[in-house]
Amino acid sequence: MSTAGKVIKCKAAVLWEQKKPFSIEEVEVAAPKAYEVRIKMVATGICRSDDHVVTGHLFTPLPVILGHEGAGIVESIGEGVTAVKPGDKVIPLFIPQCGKCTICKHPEANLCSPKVHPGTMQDGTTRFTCRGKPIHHFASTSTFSEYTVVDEISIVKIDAAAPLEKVCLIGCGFPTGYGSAVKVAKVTPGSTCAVFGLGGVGLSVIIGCKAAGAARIIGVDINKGKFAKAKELGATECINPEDFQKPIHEVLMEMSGGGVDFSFEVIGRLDTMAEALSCCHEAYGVSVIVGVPPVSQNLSVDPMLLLTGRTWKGALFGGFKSKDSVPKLVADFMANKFPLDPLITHVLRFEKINEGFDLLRSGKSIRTVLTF
Ligand code: COD
Ligand code: ZN
Repeated sequence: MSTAGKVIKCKAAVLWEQKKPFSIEEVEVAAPKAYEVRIKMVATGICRSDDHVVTGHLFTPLPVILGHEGAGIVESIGEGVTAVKPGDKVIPLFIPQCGKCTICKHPEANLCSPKVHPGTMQDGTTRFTCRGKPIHHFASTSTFSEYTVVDEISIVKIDAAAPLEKVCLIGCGFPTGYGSAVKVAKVTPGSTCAVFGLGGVGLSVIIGCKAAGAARIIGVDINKGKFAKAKELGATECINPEDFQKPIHEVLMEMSGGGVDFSFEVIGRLDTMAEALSCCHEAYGVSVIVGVPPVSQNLSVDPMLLLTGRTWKGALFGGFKSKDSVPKLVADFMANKFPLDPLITHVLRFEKINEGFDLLRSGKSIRTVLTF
């Protein structure tokens, strides 16, 4: 029996309060309104940004259904929707692409800027109810639910043959790192790259550097346990700053004969952002900030580093325009242009979401994928 047009009762992980575990609840998911789409989720990754909401580092209204790295199948569509139809495999987009704003029209920019309504749909209301209370949406996605509703600008159709329990990573973590190498830095064949931070996003940067033909990829991390996987994915050398007496940018400059062509900060610390800029070669080195820094903190650097020809950049979602790029990335994955399996260390049933967050917090996982 079709569920289109009806309220669906299903399970979702609700965060009622900061610093508390998720509670698996029965929620009501209203039918999609005009230009909205209801999705049956199949898989969702757990990203550090979700945990940042739990800890209070990232603000979004509570109670909320988090999750922004998912993949699923369209259950029903609201009036006027043309981008997708019921049965399509889709990925929700935490950065939308409306196609109409100044940023979408810019050939290089990706931070689409329709009016932001934190915690709701574009029309300012929510589609989730639990125990009689409205529950907020998160990042236009809310993938920690068996069913979710998203705006048409925040969803894209992907290949019908794509394995959703893998390509869900193309909703956030993988493109964030991969695009930083291939799109933001534009790594060149034969170049030398330094990647600071070898978590899931740093490893995705390494995959991008390798795909772009870098000759040397130097991984930098204070946890030696991260080196084996980094090398498996393309790092040619790995170093631990704690093994050296001098600043790590000096070590990298010596290793590379004057400085690297491209560096990436994938930790989210101000000191490593400065080190990553300093280890670039004068006259042409490019440094990209990928890690999210602590809120409201400033960084002081010597402007001579820039005056002498280094470039300093940063981007969200690897600089990719979401609707244009996500289906292409899925196609590239299907054509074996890059792997995702090494990034997925754990697969758990959705109900075990709190275990998945424990794995993230203890540093035991790279990516945990929850399946519904
Ligand atoms: N020097 C060297 N390595 C260090 C240091 C240090 N001082 N401190 C920590 N590290 C290492 C850790 O040992 C760890 O291996 C790595 O840095 C960080 O890895 P993770 O696993 O904590 O983080 P990731 O790879 O999941 O990525 C997290 C980012 C740091 C990139 C984080 O800011 C993030 O998730 N960014 C996403 C960016 C984005 O676009 N967000 C928007 C939507 S989610
Ligand atoms: Zn994320």
